[in-house]
Amino acid sequence: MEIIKRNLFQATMMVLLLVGCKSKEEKVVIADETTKKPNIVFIYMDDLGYGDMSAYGATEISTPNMDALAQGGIQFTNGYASSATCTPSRYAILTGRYPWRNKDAKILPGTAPLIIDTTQMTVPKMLQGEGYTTGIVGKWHLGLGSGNVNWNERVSPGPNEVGFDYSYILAATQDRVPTVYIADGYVDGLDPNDPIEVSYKENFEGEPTGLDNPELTTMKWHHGHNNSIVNGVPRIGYMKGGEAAKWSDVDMADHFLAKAQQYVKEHKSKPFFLYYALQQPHVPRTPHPRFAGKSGMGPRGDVILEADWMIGEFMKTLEDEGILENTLIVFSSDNGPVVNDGYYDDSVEKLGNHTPSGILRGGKYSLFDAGTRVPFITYWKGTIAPGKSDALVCQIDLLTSMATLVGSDKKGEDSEDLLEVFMGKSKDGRKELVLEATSRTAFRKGNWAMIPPYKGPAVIKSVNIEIGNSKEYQLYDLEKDPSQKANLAKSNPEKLRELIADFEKIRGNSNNGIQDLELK
Ligand code: NG6
Ligand code: CA
Repeated sequence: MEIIKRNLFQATMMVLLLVGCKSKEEKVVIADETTKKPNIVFIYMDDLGYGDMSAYGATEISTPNMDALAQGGIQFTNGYASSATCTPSRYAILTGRYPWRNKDAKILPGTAPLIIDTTQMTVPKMLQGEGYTTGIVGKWHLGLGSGNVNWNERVSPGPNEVGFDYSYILAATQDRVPTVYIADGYVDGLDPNDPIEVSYKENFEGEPTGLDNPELTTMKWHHGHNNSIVNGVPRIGYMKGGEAAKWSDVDMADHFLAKAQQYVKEHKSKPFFLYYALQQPHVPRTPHPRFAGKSGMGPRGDVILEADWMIGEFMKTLEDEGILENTLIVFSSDNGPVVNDGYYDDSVEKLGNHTPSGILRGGKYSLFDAGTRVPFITYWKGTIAPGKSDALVCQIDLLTSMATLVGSDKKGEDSEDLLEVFMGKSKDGRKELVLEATSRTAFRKGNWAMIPPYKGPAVIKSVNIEIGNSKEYQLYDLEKDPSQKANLAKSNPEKLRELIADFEKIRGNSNNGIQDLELK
């Protein structure tokens, strides 16, 4: 069976090769008959902004290992997450489906049920169908179980039920309970005599909280984040028990790296898919002591350096195991940057001249471009010829594109086949894209961005980010005005009408209002 599949794959690659030889400019050969089915790795950052890497213009911080991917692969300058927050983007990258089609694809509490239907096609499921072995290491945040999870038994359905043969995850976010790792559905290191209880409604009797016991915290909360205290860090949600299973925040990055490396070593003999979802630079930023203070920019900068180092080590593992040239890496981030996301951690005070959003306007939670336009790189040593691409691409396109790569006919509902673009052989990206931020949507077509009118504050004060709300339509020409300074809605009504019409064709003309984020 494996041989048949491999032959099929090689045949597909030959077709691609022949298609690729059509024109003279297209010299890059994306595969030849000796190519084996490649391993595929998604390296997914949490809240890394468009301006957070030196390759994307950062001058105050140096990210040599991420930059090596950018310089050795295709660096996209119009690469998008589907959303300006985590859960919807993660839903979209795995399902190839716009997250606003699923009303539950919103920032989830740690007790939320799984929001991916177990019959839904996903990237790992599609790859399993092609003989791949599949794994996830890192942040999940797509819900677990089907309501009222008992954390002391196998927690299911979860990643293993939507396509991952192996899962080693943190359930939601680093700032949300339960603060434990979950291995294939089981809380790692749980002592059955010390069961875990989790609630997002009320505290458990006698348990300290960030609100009532600030003397027990080593990191102070700024907004939200004042429930249970774990390792001195006040979190979102209440948790009791499970002492032995609680993670060590400062060791989390090393812990996930070790799991990712182990996965590679154990699966290198067969084509594998690994979704390595790092937790940085999301809050709480808890760099390992060997990175603490190293950026001079406070913990946010320090954890970016830490993540960069992790990526370098991970790449070394691929090389040492002899599979670097047979592995396609897709590097990106789930949403744009935020500096203060709920803790006093010096990141604002020490930011200096660093601009996490780069030249873009807004940040996490925003319909302005910095909410969703993120670092986006495809890297495949020896196969992808390095270059920059301004093609419009979205993480949502990975499902169908990866399917084409491996010879599967599976497609995601909103996922375009941009394999040639991801391979650097074409710059013919998407024509249009619906973007989402906290249940609002906006539209990009060509170089134009349109944001419909929305009620609510223009700026979320707690995080100090302009989120794109305005009583009026907004229209920006991103080619001339990437910082979205000049609203051309009034001066170019024809373009505005065109974008509204195209947007509404996809989106309908309703929106669900703004998600209650406790953001004011
Ligand atoms: C918000 C949190 C924020 C972060 C975010 C999720 C508050 C006040 N803010 O609700 O700190 O956790 O959710 O981030 O609680 S994401 O990257 O996973 O989408
Ligand atoms: Ca995120």
